Amino acid sequence: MIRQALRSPSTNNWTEALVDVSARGVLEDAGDVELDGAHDPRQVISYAIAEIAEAGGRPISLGGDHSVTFPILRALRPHYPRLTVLHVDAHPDIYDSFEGDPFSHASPFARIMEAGLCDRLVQVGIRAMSPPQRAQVERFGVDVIDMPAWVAGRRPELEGPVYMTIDIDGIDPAFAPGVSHPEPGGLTVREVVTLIQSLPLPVVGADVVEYNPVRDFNGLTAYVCAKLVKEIVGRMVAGAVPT
Ligand SMILES: [Mn+2]
Repeated sequence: MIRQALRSPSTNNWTEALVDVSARGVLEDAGDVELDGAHDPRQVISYAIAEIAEAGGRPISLGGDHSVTFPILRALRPHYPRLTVLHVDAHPDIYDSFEGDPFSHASPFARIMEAGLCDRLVQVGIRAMSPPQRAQVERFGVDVIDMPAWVAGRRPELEGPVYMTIDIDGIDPAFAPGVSHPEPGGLTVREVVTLIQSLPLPVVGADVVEYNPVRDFNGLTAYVCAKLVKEIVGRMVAGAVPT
């Protein structure tokens, strides 16, 4: 659905900064990571990402739930001894374990911080904190810009290299209803686009996760995901191509 939206004739191939994402070598589709029947799906994801990184590519992964971010960063980290992660989400996803699963969609950032897969984690859009997650945030020194802080005007101050992980439920369900855990009171699409356009360089990878087509209306959320992917690509190549 997101791929279809990216190629949809209802829009064009240009980012807002006039980067042509259809130009040769800008955005290539590496295909699906086949997880059916995999003995260790996380290892399969890590291998797929490592292959792209070793070839000099900068992967943009489409979810899938948020559990994919841990194996992705495990594969990218050796390539980036300095790495900041910017995380957009309604939820901090930092439970030590969720429903008995330490690798669940609600725990990736606990595993990422334990394994030292980034130097700094900044979370934006958070509006479903809980006391156990608050304790984890303090334990790991995560910088959380929750929605009240965002509305008060706080913005992330980041240094590259940066990896951006976007749970689409970080955006308000009014704009992105196709998610499994809708949480009202969130970011606008425009705010997230602005965040992408102001990312420090280099942007070394990204993921857009938790899109749920069953909950979507008329592909609206798929178009939001595609727009974000397009702008991420535009930011990744900023300065690298003439505009
Ligand atoms: Mn979420």
